[in-house]
Amino acid sequence: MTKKPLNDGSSYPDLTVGPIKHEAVGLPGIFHSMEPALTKLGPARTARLLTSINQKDGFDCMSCAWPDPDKRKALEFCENGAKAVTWEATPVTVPTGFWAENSVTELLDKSEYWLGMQGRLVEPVYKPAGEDHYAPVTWEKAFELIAGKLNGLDSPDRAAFYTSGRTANETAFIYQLFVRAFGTNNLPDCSNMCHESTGTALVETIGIGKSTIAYDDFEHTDLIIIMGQNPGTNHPRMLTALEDAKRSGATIVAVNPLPEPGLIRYKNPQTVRGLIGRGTALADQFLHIRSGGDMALLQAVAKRVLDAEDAKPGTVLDHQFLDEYTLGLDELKAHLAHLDEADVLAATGLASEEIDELADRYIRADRTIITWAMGLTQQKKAVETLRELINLLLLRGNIGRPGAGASPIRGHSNVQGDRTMGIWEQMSDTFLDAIEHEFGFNPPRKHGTDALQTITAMQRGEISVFIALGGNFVGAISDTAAAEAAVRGTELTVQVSTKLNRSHVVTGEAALILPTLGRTEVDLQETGPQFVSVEDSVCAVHGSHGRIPPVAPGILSEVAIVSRLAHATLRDTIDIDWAGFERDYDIIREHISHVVPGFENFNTDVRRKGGFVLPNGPRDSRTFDTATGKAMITVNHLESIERPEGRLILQTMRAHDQFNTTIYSLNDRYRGIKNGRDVIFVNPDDIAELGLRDGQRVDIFSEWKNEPDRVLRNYRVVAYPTARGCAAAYYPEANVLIPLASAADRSNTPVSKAILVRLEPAG
Ligand SMILES: Nc1nc2c(c(=O)[nH]1)N[C@H]1C(S)=C(S)[C@@H](COP(=O)(O)OP(=O)(O)OC[C@H]3O[C@@H](n4cnc5c(=O)[nH]c(N)nc54)[C@H](O)[C@@H]3O)O[C@H]1N2
Ligand SMILES: Nc1nc2c(c(=O)[nH]1)N[C@H]1C(S)=C(S)[C@@H](COP(=O)(O)OP(=O)(O)OC[C@H]3O[C@@H](n4cnc5c(=O)[nH]c(N)nc54)[C@H](O)[C@@H]3O)O[C@H]1N2
Ligand SMILES: [Mo]
Repeated sequence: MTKKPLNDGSSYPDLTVGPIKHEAVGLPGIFHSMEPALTKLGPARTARLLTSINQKDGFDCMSCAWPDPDKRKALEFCENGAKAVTWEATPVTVPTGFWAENSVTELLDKSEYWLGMQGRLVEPVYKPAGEDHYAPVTWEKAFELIAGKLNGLDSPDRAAFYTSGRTANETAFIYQLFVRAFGTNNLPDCSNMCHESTGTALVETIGIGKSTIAYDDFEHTDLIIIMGQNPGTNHPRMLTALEDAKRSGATIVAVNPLPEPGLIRYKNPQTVRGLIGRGTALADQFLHIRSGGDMALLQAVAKRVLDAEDAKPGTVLDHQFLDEYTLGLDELKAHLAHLDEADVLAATGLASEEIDELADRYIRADRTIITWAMGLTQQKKAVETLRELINLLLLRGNIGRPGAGASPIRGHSNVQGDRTMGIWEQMSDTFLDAIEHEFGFNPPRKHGTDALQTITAMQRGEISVFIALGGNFVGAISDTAAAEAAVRGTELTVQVSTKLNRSHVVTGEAALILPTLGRTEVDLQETGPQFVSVEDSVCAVHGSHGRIPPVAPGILSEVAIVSRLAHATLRDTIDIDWAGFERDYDIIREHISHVVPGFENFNTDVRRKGGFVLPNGPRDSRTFDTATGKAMITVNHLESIERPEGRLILQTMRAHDQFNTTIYSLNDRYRGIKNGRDVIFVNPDDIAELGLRDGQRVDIFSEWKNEPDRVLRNYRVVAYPTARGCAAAYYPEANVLIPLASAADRSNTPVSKAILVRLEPAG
């Protein structure tokens, strides 16, 4: 195996670049999904695992937040779900001797791939200040150490508590409860780097930061527009829904700087036709847009819709809906009257006819769904772009009726549920009042730090203890060098994790790793086996029951870890029965049912097969919980990305064989990449214009204001049909190039999809 240190600039010796695939999944997909399981787990454990994924009595697959259909297939998972599940369920464990053999300094040279391959973490370990090794420690001692540190801080705001989106509802709820009882709202989470822009835009326009569709809506729609999303890799089960939608007559439009295989053609591994045939052609129209051009595209389509209405009054807009439920139409009309088509074409790189065609499809479709993911949210103008997306839907009443709606496709399997449970640095007073009422203490009201603010607060020396419930914070956040230096400046870092990653080796002065059970595993407590719950992209909540025995004895569940940490820290200062939470998760659900709207009968509802769907004003009754009580049509100033001569706009994205910072293999099958990740995809015309050649090695310099350039060295140029001027490289390696200050307006999400770069031949 190649051991590639993160960002060390050395190349993968075995890297090969082959042809691009023009279709997703099919026969190779199912084989690829079975192979890791079969080789590592043995057939019995594999069968148990794979037949429980996403079943009504099984566990929720942690690979994405794609919803489950009401009628489950025998195998309700995808290739990448199988990878995620087998990655966690591996019987390989990190041996006790590992810690004495490997110093933290030595581990800094290992890649994310290597770290993850060491197996499951099985015992708590502690690295005291001044030492270069972790060593095993008892759970009691671990909690005592953390509690001592937290209680010694001069203000609770000197600690930050990160959450990654795999955390289940029950854990998330007691975690935020602990953090607020301790006295801070410093609850940064992965959502700050992910769909935060969606939340910001949707809450102010439609009153809820969530999808307005249900799973069935895909069957009843006429048009699906997929923007800034690569479902073939990141939400493979969505392809089945798209295929079904097509079969019911829907049209699909994809908007992306890359012609992603899953967007173009799909072979469903669950059907015989999919296994042997050519599969289904998915996209009816592909818009090869320039990075960040989406706002201009959405405005241009909206303008065409308004013009069509002017030409034939009463036939295009949904006047009844607009009059009754929205505000702001006249302002939008006045604003778009001045939209300059030349600006639109420059920003999008598209031809007017292509935009006409999309507008025409939109006007002809009675019901439209727009889905989106990171291509829209991780942009400087993400919030404005999403406000435009909502404008377009509102014009034709495409919210709150069957087959229509706004559909952000979530990332982590429970990232949406974590927010519902209060993991947010700026929860509303209504939520905080409910906490106060239920638990009898007054939670802090001052907003806490989000992910980027946590790093900058560390830089200023204002945060000295960092605790993470899952995830890989330094691996996931921007500006790796700056982030790592910031974390190193803290006094204590604590990671609750299943497997090793970069965040375990870039530590504060002292550090702890607390191993935890994964979602696949049986969680046995005093009152019997426990289950947890999650909320998917379409607001459906259901139970997740671990089905395989824990990988080793002595690993605590996340609920147990949070309960014990809370008790060790708070003792009896607040009257909360933390130990009761660990004994019986129903007690946690009972509290949630008193605090979080929609969960009133949580313990009963979650036991129903298939779970329950949370209330959603826009979807259920066209109720918009905004400041005005109406859905807000907004005016947004068009701004597109300036690209100075000789520069490219670089996006950072996922390969097919990774889950965020977890690298399953060094391949990106659909894009033709094997045995390596140090590639930059560039349009052949740009390669020529820059005086480079395909296959050449280059250094990538990112330019940001007056700051010194950030650099990623010795990357191989791969000629690829990305939009002109738009390059692509893999996250997390390319995070070194993203300046900390480069964040989306208002949502403060790192601009991971638009980095201004210059390429120079490698020295
Ligand atoms: N197997 C697997 N599944 C996953 C994950 C994983 O890493 N692996 N991660 C999970 C998580 S946390 C998330 S958030 C989701 C991420 O799911 P995606 O958002 O699909 O992930 P990315 O790889 O970031 O892909 C972004 C897509 O947006 C396109 N894009 C980039 N810039 C622009 C732009 O300016 N305009 C438009 N229209 N498109 C653009 C890119 O070409 C790419 O197709 O997936 C989740 N599911
Ligand atoms: N440049 C760039 N940066 C990005 C992005 C991008 O597209 N480009 N995407 C952003 C997005 S969308 C996201 S969501 C973030 C992701 O940021 P994070 O959520 O912080 O990162 P992950 O890589 O998903 O975390 C993986 C780690 O979680 C731990 N883990 C896995 N399962 C469990 C479990 O069940 N319990 C616990 N306690 N731990 C577990 C393992 O130790 C594993 O190493 O990254 C963001 N960063
Ligand atoms: Mo995400």
